[in-house]
Amino acid sequence: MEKLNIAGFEIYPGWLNPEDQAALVSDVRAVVRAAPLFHPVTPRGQQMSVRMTSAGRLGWVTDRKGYRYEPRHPSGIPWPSIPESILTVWNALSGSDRLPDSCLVNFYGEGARMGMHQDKDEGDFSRPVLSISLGDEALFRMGNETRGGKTESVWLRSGDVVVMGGKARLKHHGIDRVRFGSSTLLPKGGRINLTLRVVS
Ligand code: MD3
Ligand code: FE
Repeated sequence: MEKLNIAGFEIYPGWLNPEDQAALVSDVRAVVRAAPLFHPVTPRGQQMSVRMTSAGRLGWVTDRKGYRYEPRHPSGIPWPSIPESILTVWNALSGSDRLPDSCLVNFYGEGARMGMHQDKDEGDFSRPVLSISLGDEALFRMGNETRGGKTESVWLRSGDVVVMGGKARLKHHGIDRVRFGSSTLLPKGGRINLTLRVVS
């Protein structure tokens, strides 16, 4: 299987075949039924264009009180457990001896994007983060540990998996745009990104 290393980001294009992708979507739908997607609001009061939910012991939330991991969905229920099909990808590619505490589910509808940011709310940056792309293609931008400077971009397609460890773990990154309707995996279009993390 092909493996690209771009700026320390390990990219596995097409790691998941179409059957595996469809099975993951079905498992993500069950997660979303139990813990509905919500529009997060940043501490500055801006609604994010991406909708989110989580699975696992801890889920990532943001609201006027700040960014943090919480053991419950905003509705008060505990997050559903991480589907086995998703843990299988983690076990194959993360190189980690620990299972993830958190699976963040990001849903990108038409026009959704994610600004450049770092992921720094986890306890141990020596542990990798793993991302799974499903559905429409997205332009992923990779930057540096400090803000600004040169960046590199790559289109992530359905079934691609990215592992961020080592030098890449604290680099800025974001999603500039999604080619809405470019994949047939989700009948109504859109992109799902699953991000697996060891949090604490
Ligand atoms: C690099 N998500 O949820 S996945 C995020 O496609 C996030 O939804 C994007 O950035 C998305 O925080 C990009 C790729 C990714 C995920 C986590 C990282 C890159 C990362 C953590 C550290 C460094
Ligand atoms: Fe991120």
